[in-house]
Amino acid sequence: MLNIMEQLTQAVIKGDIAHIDSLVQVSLDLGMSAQDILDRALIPGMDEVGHLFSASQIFLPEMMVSAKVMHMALNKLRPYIVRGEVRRLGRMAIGTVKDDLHDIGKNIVISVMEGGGIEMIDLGVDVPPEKFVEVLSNNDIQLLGVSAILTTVLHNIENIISAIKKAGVRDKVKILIGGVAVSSGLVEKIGGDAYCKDAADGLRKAKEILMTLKSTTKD
Ligand code: B12
Repeated sequence: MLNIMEQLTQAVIKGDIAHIDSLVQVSLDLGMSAQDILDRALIPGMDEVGHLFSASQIFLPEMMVSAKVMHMALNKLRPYIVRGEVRRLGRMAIGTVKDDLHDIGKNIVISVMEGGGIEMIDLGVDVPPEKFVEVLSNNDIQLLGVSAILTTVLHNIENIISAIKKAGVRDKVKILIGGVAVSSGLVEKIGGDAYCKDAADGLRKAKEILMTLKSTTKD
């Protein structure tokens, strides 16, 4: 008999739309934290889906159903991650780069940041550089998040940074970059401010940056 975490992982892998909601509810009722459910059950399930897809053991339709299950689980978990924090530490806009439609990771980042007191603006997926520039020009934003999952879209992160520089607003914002296609070396090379390996790492770095900004504006 599989334990509840294993059942959740299997539900993601098998695309079990019918049972995901009740399985998440049971895990919460058993006292598991939303973070544990994500890190120990759901994300490992998505990773396995990726391996099966690479090995041609499943195909795009199955991967799409698994993604749907993941979205359903995230929707159910969101209120437990975002606990009505009233404190606003800063404001961040985030989007997935142009030509990339993956948004599960970005949506987790949004929930975790909001849970940590950072106000989030979601630019969506397949976001062109101009849209990143536009949001910076029209809002009081200290942080910009860029998500890139496909290795074929990495040049689009550079295009965002170039567009921001060209618009003369590079000094206004710190750029946090994450996603499986990204590495700390790449972020350094293209002139980003922080590489984030996951949402928790992102929140830690975002808070550090905001604290530094606060102390320098006080001086
Ligand atoms: C689900 C999925 C899909 C879904 C996406 C649904 C959705 N709404 O997101 C669908 C089915 C649509 C899809 C489509 C495709 N996919 Co896909 N997909 C995946 C899969 C299985 C999981 C991705 C995921 O959600 N992971 C879970 C999340 C939580 O992890 P994450 O995204 O890395 O995010 C975390 C961190 O990276 C970080 N993070 C991410 N961004 C940011 C940003 C900031 C600012 C911060 C702070 C942190 C941060 O925090 C997140 C949470 O901790 C991966 C395999 C994998 N293991 O990654 C393949 C994978 C990414 N896909 C792949 C491919 C090839 C495709 C397609 C090209 C397939 C095709 N033939 O059409 C298309 C491309 C469509 C497009 N133009 O984007 C390849 C990419 C290969 C490569 N090297 O580029 C992978 C790796 C599968 C594989 N092994 O081959 N896919």
